[in-house]
Amino acid sequence: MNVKQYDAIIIGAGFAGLYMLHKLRERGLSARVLEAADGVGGVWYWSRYPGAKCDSDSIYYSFTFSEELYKKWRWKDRYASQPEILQYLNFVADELNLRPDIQLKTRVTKAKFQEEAKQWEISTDQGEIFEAKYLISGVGCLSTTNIPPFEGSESFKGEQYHTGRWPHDKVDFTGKRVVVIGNGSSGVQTMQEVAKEAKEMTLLMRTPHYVAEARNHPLSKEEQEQAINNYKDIREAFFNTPGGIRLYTTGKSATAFSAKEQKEKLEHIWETGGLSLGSVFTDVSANKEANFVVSQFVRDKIDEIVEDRDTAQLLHPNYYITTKRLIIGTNFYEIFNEDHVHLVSLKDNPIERIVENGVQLKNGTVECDVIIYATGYEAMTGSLLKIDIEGRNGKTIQEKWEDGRNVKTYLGLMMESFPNLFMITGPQSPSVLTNMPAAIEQHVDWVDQCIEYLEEKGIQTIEAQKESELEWAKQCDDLANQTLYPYTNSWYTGANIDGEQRGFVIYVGGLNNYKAICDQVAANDYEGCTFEKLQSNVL
Ligand code: NA7
Repeated sequence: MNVKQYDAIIIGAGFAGLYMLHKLRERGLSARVLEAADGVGGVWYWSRYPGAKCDSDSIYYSFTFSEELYKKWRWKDRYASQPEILQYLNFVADELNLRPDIQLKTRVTKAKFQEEAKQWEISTDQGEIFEAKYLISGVGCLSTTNIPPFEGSESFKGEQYHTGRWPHDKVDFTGKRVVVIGNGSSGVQTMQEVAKEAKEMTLLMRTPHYVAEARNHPLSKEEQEQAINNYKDIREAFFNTPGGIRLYTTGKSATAFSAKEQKEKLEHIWETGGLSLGSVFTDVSANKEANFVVSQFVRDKIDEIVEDRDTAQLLHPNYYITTKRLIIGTNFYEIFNEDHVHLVSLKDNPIERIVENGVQLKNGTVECDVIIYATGYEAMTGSLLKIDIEGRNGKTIQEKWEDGRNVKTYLGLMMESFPNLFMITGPQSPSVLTNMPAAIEQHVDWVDQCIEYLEEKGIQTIEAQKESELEWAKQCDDLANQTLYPYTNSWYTGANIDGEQRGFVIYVGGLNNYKAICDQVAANDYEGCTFEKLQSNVL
């Protein structure tokens, strides 16, 4: 078989894959991106559900590594919609002339480390074999969809869609009865649009979530120009703030304010919109009292907005706010005042099965013509675990991570037994707690510099040490244990799939602190790693 040889194979053509390719090519290495979809974009290629938007301000949802590139693009809205983000990523691919090195419609199925040659052998669903010194995963944190195994879904006579795998053509809901399962970001955004068309819309809700007001709006020419002129400040925010984005904060604990002042601050955020409910006070995610101030504010808002008392009560979230990703929506709670929008809590009335005319719950069937699964993703680890990755001595990633129950990485970037395999925004990095392009740029830059180091020194492999992984996992857990995150079952812990709590898979210490740690590791000649030169010359 014709084996294709590259310095690096990159999996995925989203933000991570595109930037990684650009960096490696600049370094003069041969690299190829393998992407399953028939276009670039990663999660933004697939998530085409109605109303799909990012929840970072779009002026921060861009690459900042090139001032020229940043300044060439103008975002239309405060929160960019999926089509606009997809357009942006296509613009990036063209501007940087990346397409010749991106191979679409090609899914990586297997990657095996070859001990002798000290390189990766990568197989695809197209029957091709690639060999490369470096294997870099840009598969993203949220790309393998979670469709809960409801019995009977094949018997349903109507239409069924998952928000993360939406058809390319518009789905028309006019005159239809639609059931939505799931009310995370995707469900909330979808419902706001579907409610405008559907004859009836019913949300089947397992857990009520906090939905802050987005206040999305078209950006004026002045706002666009202001973003361009603020380029340096935006880039600065990428790496010097916890979330890689400037959010509103008082810089003080909630306890520094009277109840009246707290309310004023929160009202200000509600009116100006966005994710700042989580950052307004410094201790929202760490202190139960501060957290209650903010969570009760949202519950009071729900009571103000939703007219039916029982519905308002059902919509009250009761976990610590921010311990699941805060959602932003546009008049989301208001839609429950419309006669054709219904809410069913699954708490005491769970889904039993899908039947031919709808969804059968414990207490009866909700009849419908369309079911929308807004049930999220096998977050953080799912996409890597789907690939058959085999490291040293036949050890698979599934074995190493015990099928996701015990994730072990060093900095979320590398793993013992998997030499020269780098993960961009992998588990145990700050990833989804940040503005993703910021986390991606930081990771790609770090990997690129690491590769420069290896190439300059003639090193064949780099590999995390077991002890460094243990220390890193402990650091992630210790930090998480100082916060309220572990109190909540969420996809931050993998508990959304089977309810089973796993290790905490996100570094919660902030992108700024994380970057400082990664930079220190590099400055100390990649401490915590082992190296090999060819002929097994261990350094
Ligand atoms: P999320 O945030 O994981 O939300 C998934 C939703 O689906 C959530 O409401 C879940 O309820 C619900 N769900 C999942 N499984 C079931 C079953 N079996 N029965 C009923 N309901 C279920 O995914 P999203 O796609 O909305 O958002 C992911 C990220 O993408 C988001 O943070 C943005 O960054 C973009 P639960 O809360 O688990 O009880």
